[in-house]
Amino acid sequence: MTIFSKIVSGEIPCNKVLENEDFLAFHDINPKAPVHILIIPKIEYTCFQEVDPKIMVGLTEFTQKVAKLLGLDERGYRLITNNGSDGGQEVLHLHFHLLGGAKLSWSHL
Ligand code: IU
Repeated sequence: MTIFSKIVSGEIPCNKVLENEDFLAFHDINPKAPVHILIIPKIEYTCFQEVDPKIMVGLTEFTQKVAKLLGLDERGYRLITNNGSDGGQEVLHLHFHLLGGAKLSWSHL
């Protein structure tokens, strides 16, 4: 079980932004931008390469909702998923980084 599954189950606390039956959004503990949210499916897919594409519709709608809730929808934001070792993925539970609140450069990667 990954640390993110423990966050989903409530075993480990998080600074939650939004939740529904299938997805959870919470603040990254080590933010790389003024706003840095992690968006995860509650089901533990290892990475983007392993995800069931069918959940991506719901994940897209959920992500758009999170961006709007945080007032990022008009100014813009960056959405990233690190996939596997070369991608720099550290937590092996699919997550999307939603970054915003400033004009981002590539150095924010
Ligand atoms: P990565 O894409 O797997 O490298 O990103 C993992 C992110 O999870 C990283 O930005 C961490 O700061 C973040 N994180 C967290 O928010 N809470 C945790 O308990 C752990 C990692 I472990």
